[in-house]
Amino acid sequence: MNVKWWQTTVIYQIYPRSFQDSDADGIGDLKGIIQRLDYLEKLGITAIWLSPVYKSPNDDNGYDISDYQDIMTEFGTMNDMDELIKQADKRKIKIIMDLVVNHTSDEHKWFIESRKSKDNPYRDYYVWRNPVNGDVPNSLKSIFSGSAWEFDDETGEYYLHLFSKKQPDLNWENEKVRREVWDMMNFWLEKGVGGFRMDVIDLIGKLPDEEITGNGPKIHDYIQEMNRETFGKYDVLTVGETWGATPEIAKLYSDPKRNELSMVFQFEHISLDQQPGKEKWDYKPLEVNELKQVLSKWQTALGNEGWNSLFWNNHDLPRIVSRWGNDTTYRVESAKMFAILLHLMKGTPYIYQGEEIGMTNYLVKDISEVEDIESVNMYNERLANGYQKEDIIASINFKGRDNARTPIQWDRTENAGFTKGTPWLHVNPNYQEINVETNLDNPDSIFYCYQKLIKLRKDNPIIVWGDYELVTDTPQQVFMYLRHYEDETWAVVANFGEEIETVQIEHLGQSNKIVINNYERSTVNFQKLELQPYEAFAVKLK
Ligand code: TEU
Repeated sequence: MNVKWWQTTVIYQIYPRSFQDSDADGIGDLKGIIQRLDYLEKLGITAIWLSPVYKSPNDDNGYDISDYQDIMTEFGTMNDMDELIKQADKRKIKIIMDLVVNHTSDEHKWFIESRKSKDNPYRDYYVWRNPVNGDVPNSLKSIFSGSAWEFDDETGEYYLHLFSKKQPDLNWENEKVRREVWDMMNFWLEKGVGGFRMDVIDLIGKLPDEEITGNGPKIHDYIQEMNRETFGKYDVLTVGETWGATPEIAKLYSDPKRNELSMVFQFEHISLDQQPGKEKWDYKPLEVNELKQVLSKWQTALGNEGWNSLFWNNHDLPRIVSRWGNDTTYRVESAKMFAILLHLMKGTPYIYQGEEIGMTNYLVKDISEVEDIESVNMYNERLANGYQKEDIIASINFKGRDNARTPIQWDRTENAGFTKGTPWLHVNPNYQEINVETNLDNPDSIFYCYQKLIKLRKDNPIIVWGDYELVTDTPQQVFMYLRHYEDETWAVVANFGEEIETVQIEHLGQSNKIVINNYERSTVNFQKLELQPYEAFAVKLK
C-alpha cells in the first residue's frame, strides 16, 4: 500500500495573529510561534497549517494578500519564516502554507496596475465588467454582504469581489495569472514547506457572466495543471477548502488517480445547525441523528477514491464546545467527547489552536466589540433591513468568527500570557481557569486527552485504515460506531446530551479493554450500558 505521511498525521492550525506575541505589539507573530514549538511537539502533532502570514493590509486578517513572497510586518520577516521552517523541521513538524489565490488584496501591485487603465497589461488579471443599465453587471452577491461588484471611477467599470471590496477576484481564465501563481507556489516549495491549504479553491473556476461561482467547468483542469506545474513534484500535503463539496465532488478533487489534491475540507456536517435555504446566521438546534448520517456517509463514501479531513473547528467557525457541547457545567467532558468521537474516525484530523485546552466562545454585548469584517458587514446589512439589534448580536455570538480568534490562553498572567502589550482582540476572561499551564499541570486535562488520541493514531493501524460501521440501534443522542481492521474491532460511543442514556446491544457483549474515556469506567457491558452526560469512550471488543 502506498502510504502517504499525511494519512497518519494530525495537523494543528495556527491563526498567527492570536497565537503568541513576542514583541508586545499585541499581535501574534512568527517568533512567538517558534517559542511555542516545544509545546506543539509535546502535543504530538507533526504538521502545522499556518493561516496567512504574507504582506497584507488586514482587511480580512491576512486573507487579503498584497505580496505573496514577503511577510506581514506585524508577523516578522522572511528570516523569521525561514527560521520557523527550520525549527519546525528539527522537531519533525512540517509547515503547511495557506494558499489564497481566488483573490488578492486591492493593494497588490497586480491590482494597482490593473485598475489604472483598460489597456493596462494587468487589466485581465482581474474580472472587470461594464455597467448594465447604469448598475452592477449582474446579481452576484459577496459572501461578506452586499453586491459582489464594486464600481471603479478610474475606468468606469465594475470589478468582481466575492469577499470584501478590498479582495478583488483573480481571473483564472488568464494563463498569465496561473503562471504567476505557480511561480509563487514553487518559491515556497523550494523553501521546504510541507504543502498548502487552498483557500476557497472551488471558486477559481468561476464563470461570472453565468453567475457560476463554485465548482466551475474548468476547476479540475486548473488544479491538475497546478499539480503538474508545482506541488506534484513534491511529497507534500494539499487540502482544498471546498464549501459545497459532496462525496462525489470530493472524489474528483482527492482521488489519487486524478493527480489533483490530497484531500478537501467539506462543510456538510458543520452546517447542520443552519436553517435550510438560509444564511449561516439563521441557526437551529443540531439534530444528532443528522450528524450521525452525514459523518457516516463521508466515512464510507470515499473508499479508496479519496481521503477525509476531520475537523470541528477552524478560524472561521465558533468553538465546538460552546456550539454543540456545554461550555459551563460539562465543558471538560463535552470537549473530550468531541475529540474522542472525531479522532477515532478515518481521515486526517485537524486541531484548531485552543481546541486542545477547551477554549470557548466569547460573548459580546455590542457591535463595537466585534472585529471580523464578515460579522460587521452582516450587522450593518441586517440592521438596514430591519432586523433587531439583539437578534443580530445573538447570531454573532453563536456563529461569528471572532469566537475562534480570541488570543490563546497560555497561563494566568495578564492577557493570558499572549502579549505584554494591548491584545488586538479581547482575551476571554475565563483564561484564569482555562489555559495551557493548567492543562499541562492536570494529567486528566483535555490536553492530555488530545495527546493520547494523537499517540493512539500513531500506534494503532485500525484508526487509520480500519473500516467504519455506524451502529444504528442507539438512542437519538448516542452516536456509536465500530472500526474493523484484520481481527480487531473497536467500539466508539458518545453521548451528545446532558441526560443519562441507556444503550442495550446484547450481541456486543462486554469488555474491559477500554482504550480512552472521559469518565471513570473499568468495564463496558453492552447488555445494559448507562452513559453519563457527554460520556464518550473507545473500547476493544476483540
Ligand atoms: O473562507 C471561505 C468562506 O467562505 C468563509 O468565509 C465562510 O463563508 C464563512 O466565514 C463561514 O463562517 C476562507 C477563509 O477561511 C476565510 O477566513 C476568508 O475570510 C475567506 O476564505 C476569504 O479569503
